[in-house]
Amino acid sequence: MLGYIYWLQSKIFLDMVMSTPNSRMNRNCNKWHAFCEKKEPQKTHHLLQLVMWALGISLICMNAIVSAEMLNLTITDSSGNPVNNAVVSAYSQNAASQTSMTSATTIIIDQIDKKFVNHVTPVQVGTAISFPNHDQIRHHVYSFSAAKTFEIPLYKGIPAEPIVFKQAGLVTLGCNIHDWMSAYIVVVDSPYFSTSDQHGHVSLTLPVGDYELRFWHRDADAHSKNTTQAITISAEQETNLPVEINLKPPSFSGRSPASMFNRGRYR
Ligand SMILES: [Cu+2]
Repeated sequence: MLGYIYWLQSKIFLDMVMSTPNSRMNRNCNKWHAFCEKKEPQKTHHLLQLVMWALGISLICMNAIVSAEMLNLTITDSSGNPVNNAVVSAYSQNAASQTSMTSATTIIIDQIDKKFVNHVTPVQVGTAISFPNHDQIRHHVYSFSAAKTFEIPLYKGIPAEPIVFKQAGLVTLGCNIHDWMSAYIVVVDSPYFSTSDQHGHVSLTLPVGDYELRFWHRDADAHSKNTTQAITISAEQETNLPVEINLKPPSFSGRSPASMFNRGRYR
């Protein structure tokens, strides 16, 4: 399919080059007799050239779409153990292929059984997030982070308005009532991002080009936090890449310490 598109593009390009008044088009004048009879060959040539340019541009756009390739990452810690909940984002280094840098989507971070679901949520700049409380008790969600400071005072059910995250950076969530509740929103300025699964696997579909990969994990140490790595995505080639992140000892899990505190005091 890709080969055919390349061939078609080359052919159209050659047609454009050759389509001077004295070349192919004029030699085909018999075929375009109706136009020739009107004695407007120049206009006809210009029109056809325009159509061919439009076709060429369309095919180049199609080419860009079909040239997206898969990047498969396997993230491990320094002991070789898979790293879950690592956020990977890819930033195009080719100015021409920069895409829209905002998102108009709304996503949900639930509160269930006195914990945030999910614990780590990557979103693109401009994303709105709703924080429904599905517990039978009230929560008071807040963030003091520079990337987004907000609070939703004591509430049950679904807040009236979602919160829009307009600035890239890390947003740490908490609950003013239940100190152990924590979660992270990683706001990225790129449409290409995802989170690693329990096997440390994460895949991104990226248009062909050069990228800077950025990694974030809650427990990453100072040397690997916000680690970056350059990578080139080539046409018709799946890329597999191992990534190692150094982790500190696990910190707060964001889960309710039910066995210690579930005695009715933290309501
Ligand atoms: Cu709470």
